[in-house]
Amino acid sequence: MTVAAPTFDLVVVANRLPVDRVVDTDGNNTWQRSPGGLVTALESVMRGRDAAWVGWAGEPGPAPAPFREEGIHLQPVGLSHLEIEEYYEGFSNDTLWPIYHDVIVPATFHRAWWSTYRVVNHRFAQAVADVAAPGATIWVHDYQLQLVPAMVRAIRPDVRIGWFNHIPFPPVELFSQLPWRRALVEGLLGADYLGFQRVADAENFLRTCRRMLHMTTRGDTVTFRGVVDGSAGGEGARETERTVRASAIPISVDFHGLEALARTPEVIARAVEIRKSLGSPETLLLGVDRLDYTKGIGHRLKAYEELLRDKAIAAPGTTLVQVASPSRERVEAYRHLRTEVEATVGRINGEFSAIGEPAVHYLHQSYPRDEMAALFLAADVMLVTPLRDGMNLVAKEYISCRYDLGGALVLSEFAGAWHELHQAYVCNPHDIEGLKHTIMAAIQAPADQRRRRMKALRRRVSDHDVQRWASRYLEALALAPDKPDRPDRHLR
Ligand code: GDG
Repeated sequence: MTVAAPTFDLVVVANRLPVDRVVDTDGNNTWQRSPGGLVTALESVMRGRDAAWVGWAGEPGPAPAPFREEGIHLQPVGLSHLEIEEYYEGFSNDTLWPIYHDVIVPATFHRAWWSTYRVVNHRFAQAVADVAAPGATIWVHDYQLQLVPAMVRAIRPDVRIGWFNHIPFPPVELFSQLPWRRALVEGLLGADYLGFQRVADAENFLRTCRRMLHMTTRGDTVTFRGVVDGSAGGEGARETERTVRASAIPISVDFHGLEALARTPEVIARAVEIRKSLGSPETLLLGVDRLDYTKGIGHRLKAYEELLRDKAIAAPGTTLVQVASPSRERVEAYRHLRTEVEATVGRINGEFSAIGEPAVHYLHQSYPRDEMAALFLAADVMLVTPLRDGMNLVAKEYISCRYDLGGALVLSEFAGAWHELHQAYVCNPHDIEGLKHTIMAAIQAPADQRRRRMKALRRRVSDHDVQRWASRYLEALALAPDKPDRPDRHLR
């Protein structure tokens, strides 16, 4: 007798499962929840529901057997070495990522990568279809899985499908460079609802539908008529007319969880200790980023170096801690970036440090959550200077940890977060003179001004935290496209 596989009313699908494999002290393999923000975000809507998460377990090879972790059914998808190279490192991170981030580095196009992207997307779609209960809600995440909505719909027309883009959606002029642009848009249009970080991202998507695919858009919806190529192999093509909603629904952080963490005596003590071990600087500047060329780390270091050269600031009275967590190290552009950043840090320290008093503390490492909270609490000025960023959670995490109303946030206008956080010290990272000016303004601002700004920033993040984001998303998905409404104008 065969036992039917379990099915679920809510299925989340993301490139990665929310767990990492760890080997315990007895040498046994176990799974540990990964620290990512998405897990925290979705926990609130998944807990207590009949929910499954489909994703890659993070290691090459066949998919491990499905298992349960903290009440959620985890359904692993296997990826071979070659698929990791072509679907993930290649097409996702070396083709789509640069195009979706203003081509800060050139994008690489390989037809073989695209073909693997389709095959892998289809595998994810099949895994979703296998675990979805009749009429289930499917929530697809991010740029790695843009074909999944149409592929799931082709197999399971009974389900409701949403997709959320964690990164920007590019202007049509850039998107058009992609040889596979039509297939990508058609893949997305298999969804009922497409969520974006900013109004401008949703508008870019709708404009692409209009200009490139000659579709009709009305408000925040697009009506799509034609043949959907529903599967990786092209089979399952069929006539369709559907209306899809695309709007802004900016992601956030677990404000109250982070605040509670920052208030623990251990984190407070660690923040004091960090400052002490840095020689008790008057001003501690902090940067925390994945080591990614979109984050503007080079521009930030250039501004800092010039401020030191101009003698506007001097180490060790002012010092910079830059955490650059290792990222995508097999992609050439990332290796190149690392070399460049490390050469710059070496040059700044060579010129402006004294023995035992480096001007830049560069940390190419990952840290536990409580250490990050202590760093946030210790820093006088947080530097968030991306050249392009979907949202930037670090900015919102910093604000959440500053229950003391201390600190100041320097924030790039090219981060999605800026559209909600207007009380930050805004900068254009390309304008080095302007960036220097903004950093100095944040350093020198009177305490009451900084407090006032921090209070307003905290109000915004507290009212729009990640739990609210997740439940709003699912509400929008449940209503779309029957009740299209106007985009949230104030998020412009
Ligand atoms: C994408 C979009 C969008 C970093 N180093 C450590 C560590 N982190 C954590 C941060 C933060 C997360 O990683 C990074 O999130 P960001 O939002 O800053 O950037 P991306 O990784 O590029 O994320 C972005 C996001 O998706 C969500 O939609 O905001 O625009 O690009 O949470 O704290 N965490 C720990 N140790 C580290 O060393 N524990």
